[in-house]
Order: sequence, then C-alpha cells, then structure tokens
Amino acid sequence: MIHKTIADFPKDFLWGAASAAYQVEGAWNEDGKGPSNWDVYVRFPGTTFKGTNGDVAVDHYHRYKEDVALMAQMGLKAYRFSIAWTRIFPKGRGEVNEAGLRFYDNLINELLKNQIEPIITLYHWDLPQELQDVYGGWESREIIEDFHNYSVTLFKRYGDRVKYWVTLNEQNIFIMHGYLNAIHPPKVADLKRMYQANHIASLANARVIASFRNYVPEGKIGPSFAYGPAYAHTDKPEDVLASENAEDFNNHWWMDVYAWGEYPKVIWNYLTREGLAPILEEGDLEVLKKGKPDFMGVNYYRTTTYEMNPLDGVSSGKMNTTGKKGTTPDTGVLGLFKTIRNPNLEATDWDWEIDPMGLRIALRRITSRYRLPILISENGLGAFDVLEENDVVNDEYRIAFIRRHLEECQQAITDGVDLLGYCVWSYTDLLSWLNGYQKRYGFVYINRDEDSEKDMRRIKKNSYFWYQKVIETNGKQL
Ligand code: BGP
Repeated sequence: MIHKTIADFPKDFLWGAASAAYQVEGAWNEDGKGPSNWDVYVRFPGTTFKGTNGDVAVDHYHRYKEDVALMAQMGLKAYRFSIAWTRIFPKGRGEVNEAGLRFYDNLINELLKNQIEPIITLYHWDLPQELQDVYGGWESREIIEDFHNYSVTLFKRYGDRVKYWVTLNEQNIFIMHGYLNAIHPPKVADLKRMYQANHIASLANARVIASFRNYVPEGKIGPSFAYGPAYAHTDKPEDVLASENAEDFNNHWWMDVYAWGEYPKVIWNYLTREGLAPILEEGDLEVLKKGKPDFMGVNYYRTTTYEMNPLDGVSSGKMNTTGKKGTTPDTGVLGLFKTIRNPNLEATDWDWEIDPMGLRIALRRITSRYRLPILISENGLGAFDVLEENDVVNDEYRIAFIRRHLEECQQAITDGVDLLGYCVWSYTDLLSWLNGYQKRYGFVYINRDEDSEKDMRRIKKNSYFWYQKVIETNGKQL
C-alpha cells in the first residue's frame, strides 16, 4: 500500500526505551535479593561471552536516579523495565522482601516525578533459582501459583501508579533457548520437555492476566512476543509452504494462544503425530481463553527467510555471539523449513538482518489476525560503538536504523494499526545475555567493557540527541 499522505503519530504516543533487571541492575546479592537462575548459570564456564555476568551490570541499582535524570532531560515518555522476582521473593515464594519492593517504589516514583510512564515487565528471564531446584521451574505446574502470587503482590503494590504491564518477556525465546537450544538456563535440549514447559508458561501468563483485571481495572497488560515474520525465499510453492510452516510453528504457536487461547491446528496435529504435543489437563483451555491481553507486545529485531527443508536436511544451528559477521549457519526443522540468508537485506555484525519494512509487515499481520492494539516493547540495533575523544559516540548507524523503523511505524499507523508506543532497546548500554558488553544498544554509552568495570560513566551518544528531537516533535522530525 502506497499512501498519498501519511498519518501523524498519535498525541499520547509512548516514546520509550527499555531494559531488563538482570541486564542493568547489578547488586546481585544486595538488600536481601536471592539468587536467580542467571546468577547461577553464568558461573558455569563457557556459557556466556568471555564469562560475563550481571553481578554489577551497569550498576543501575545504585545509579537509577542519575539514569532517570538523563531520561527526563531527553524527554522520554515511557520507560520499560523488569522487576527481579528474587528481589521481591528471594526464594520465589514465601516471605516477601520489603527492601526489594522499596527499590521499585523509588524507581517508579522517580519516573513519575519526571512525567515518564513506567512500563513494568513481570518476568524478563531471571527465575528464582530456588524454584528451579525445588520443582524444576517452568516444568512444574507449581510455578503457576507462585508466579501468580508474585504478580499479584506487584499489582497490589504498584497498581495505583503503573498503568502498563508486560507479563512474560519473549516466552518463545526463553523457552526455546532454555529447553531446545540449551544456551539459556536450565540448558536442556529436549523437545518434549520444551513443549510442556511452554504450555505451563502459557497457563501462568493467562492466569495472571485474568487476575490483573481485579487489581488494576484501569490498567493495560499483555505479553512481549519476539516476532520475526517469516518470508518465503522464492515464489516456488514449496518455499511458500515452508514459510507458512515457519509462521505457524514459530509465531502463531504463541500468539494464537495469547489472543485466542487456542493452539494452531496444523502444528498441533504435527506435534501430536511426532509425540511432542503438550499434555493438556482439564480446564487448561478455559484458563488460556480467560487470559486475553489488552495489547500484543512486540519485540522486533528482524525477519527470517525460509525455504523447504527435506527430511534429511538441516536441523541445528549455532548463534553468533562474537560479532564476527557471517558466522551464523543456517538452521531448520526437518521436513518443515530451513533458514536462508535474504540477499535483499544487510545484516548486523551479529548476522541479524536489518529489515525496517518487516516491522510494518509484523504490525500488519498482527492487526489483521488478532485485531489487538500493539506496543513495540523492543526494537534496536546492537553494534560496536566507539568512544571518541571528548566523550563523543557517533552512532549514525543507530540513528539510521531507528529512523527507518519509525518511518515504517508511521506507515503502519496510516494503514490502520493501533500502535500504542515504541520502546527502543535499550536505554543505556547493558549486558547482552550471551554477547557480553561489546554488543551495545543504548542511547547512553556506559564506560565499561568485559575486562573492566572502569568508571561506568554515562555518556550521551549522538542518537540520544536525535531521539530527544523526535520526541519533542512527536515524530514530525525523524
Ligand atoms: C531480546 C531480549 C532482550 C535483549 C535483546 C537483544 O531478545 O528481550 O533482553 O537482550 O533481545 O538481544 P541480544 O542481547 O542477544 O543482542
């Protein structure tokens, strides 16, 4: 669709930026915080890039006032952050830790004082280790009750001040990396277990959304899904079929459940034939159906292009965690699809294809299929930034990246997409789970690297000043 004129961004558009507790806070064992699965996992040799961990991260726990002051100066309208479950319940359940609750009280109040809308993520991957040890974390139905209790504690405490809530961050990623690719905790590679853990996570998600209505009736809640729209490599029908397989298998498997409380039929059938479908208990589907979100949160980084994969084709891949371009092999599911590099797109140093129009396609597909408002809860560019003399970081490539994605958001709004906001990943530089500190995303440079914490001074990159202008003009000046 080529529009003759283009719509403005809505007046109350949430110009935001995002982070996650483990990636920014540090203070991993302070003020009563218990250990999370990530606190434990990073200590196993070879699990993260150069053995990096979030013990100190970028010290946001101690420097949050300085960080919020920078947001305020920028004019940021919304800040998405996650709460560390282990600060609130050090053991995941049982006694609540008042000091943990107070930290987020202070952060929320500081944001509100500066007219910044807080967006809370309930779960951004840092599971209480105790729950992993006692009952196997997401593999046990016990977690549904514990996650509910933790979430309700937060609704009661912050619901008077916080309107926007994200339930699970990228369930598709933490489940697949944790139970299939074995690169996140609990480092399992077992499809059957993966689908079961995923089903339990979906139940936990839906249950919490249903309860939310009782505690924060005016609030808005939804999951954040890592949506990578599928493209067909060629117009050969078998490649189109492969991309349909991928869209159903990698995306609808989650989003249909969020929006409709139903699993996609074709994939359900496939998994049943393979003996991999999750076990449904009585009442499960009703729970799922009661968990309809107010919006679909979308973390968009890239599209993926597919071709048909024979039954003896490619089945496993490896992630590029070094930033050495061109080191990601193709991957796939036998008989369903395999990935292939899209020759029309440039890629980042970590081989993530850059596709701004793919974001419009993502927003359109969600709107057509689910008719839900959308919050872009993450989008951004991981790059090697260089700190030049006089504290200058000339990240023109990041400006170009975000500008192009925002242009496509505006096209999507003109198409009729109900877009609530756009959160750039990330506000400050932070720890990338598997890629260390060298893969930077922030508007604010943090002076630290893998080898040294240095002084962790905050430095405004050029993109900071650019986004400031974008917000000031409500997107008129991109
Ligand atoms: C998303 C996560 C974020 C963040 C981002 C960038 O999947 O929700 O926490 O890490 O991706 O990914 P990476 O750090 O791997 O470059």
